[in-house]
Amino acid sequence: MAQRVIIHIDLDYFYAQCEENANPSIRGKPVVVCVYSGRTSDSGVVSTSNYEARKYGVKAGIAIATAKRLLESSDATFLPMNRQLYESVSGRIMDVLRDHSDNFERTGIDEAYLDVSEKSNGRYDIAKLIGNNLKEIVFHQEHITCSIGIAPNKLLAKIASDHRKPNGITVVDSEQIQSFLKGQAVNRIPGVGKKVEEKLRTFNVQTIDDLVRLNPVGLQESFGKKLGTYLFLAARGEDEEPVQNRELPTQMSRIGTLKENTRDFNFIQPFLRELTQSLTEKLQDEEMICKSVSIIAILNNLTIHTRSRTLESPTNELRTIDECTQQLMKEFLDSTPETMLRRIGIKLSGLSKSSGQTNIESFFSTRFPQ
Ligand code: TTP
Ligand code: CA
Repeated sequence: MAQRVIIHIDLDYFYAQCEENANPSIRGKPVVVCVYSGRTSDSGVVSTSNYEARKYGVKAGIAIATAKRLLESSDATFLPMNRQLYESVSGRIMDVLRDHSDNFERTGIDEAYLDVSEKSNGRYDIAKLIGNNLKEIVFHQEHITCSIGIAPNKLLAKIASDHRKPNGITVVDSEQIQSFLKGQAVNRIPGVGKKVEEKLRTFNVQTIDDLVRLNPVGLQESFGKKLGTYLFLAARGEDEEPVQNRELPTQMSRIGTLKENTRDFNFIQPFLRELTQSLTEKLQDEEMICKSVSIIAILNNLTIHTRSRTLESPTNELRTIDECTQQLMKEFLDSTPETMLRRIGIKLSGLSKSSGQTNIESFFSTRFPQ
């Protein structure tokens, strides 16, 4: 079989770069995109920052107050997240990337895998031209830079896209795998976070070549069968996972039958709450957020009615969704005095992925479901 050619694309400092484009006067200075918790004017965490801010040590996950301290002497801009903006830029870029691949898999708001084995005829020199062409198109159309990795599988392509950031392109063909991995830290392997890294350190493993020295049985004993096998293969740059065209769902719903026909809200409420809870858990498991919430009422004459509401901002928070379904149900009952309900349901729509961070975790958990 001809060797596969996989491209991984990761958009650079994505939210902050979108903000720079929306307001070019902030470009060239530190930009910090914040998730304000609302408690005090500074409470919350940094979602991401541009590379100017990173020079001061400001990065995703640190407290906004800390970022302000680090950037005290600079003319930094602090902005709240504008998810709608990032979603629309991302959507347009993903459409371009999808168009230029044999097979396409979006794995986050700012990252995707493209299988270009056929398009490149299995040739890495052609794949590099495709990669550079994609960079040009994305920049020309959206003014967004990205980093690209090209390799025989998804694992290596992802490690490669992270190799030269920002605005880099790294090609690793099958002959270059060993030399590429040599000396790289184990945490370059997707899914190797702090915990695994610390545990590996107890075995004197810090780099990927150190990891190659561990035997598969010992790895499985220490990390469990799945993770142990993954680490063993990853250290050798092996990965067979196909690039999957899995379009994300845009809505999800759940319907149940009431114990008896009723229009008594006190009777309906706990059942509605249960439905809301289980569907919200599913939404959270998929690491998605929803824009709109609907209730569905199926009456004793089997007619179906829905009531919907668009949330102020997309969420997967149980409290917000629960309040919304309760409210919609009350309004429905108030506006239809004669009806008796037989079945009720809820629908969450306008779904999107919750963040780049969680997608890396989901990438990992799809390999190692708990
Ligand atoms: P990343 O790709 O991890 O980061 P980035 O695009 O900002 O920077 P880089 O140039 O290093 O790729 O995440 C993509 C987006 O996801 C990011 O712009 C903001 C969001 N995000 C969060 O909201 N919280 C987080 O903790 C992380 C890591 C990302
Ligand atoms: Ca990114």
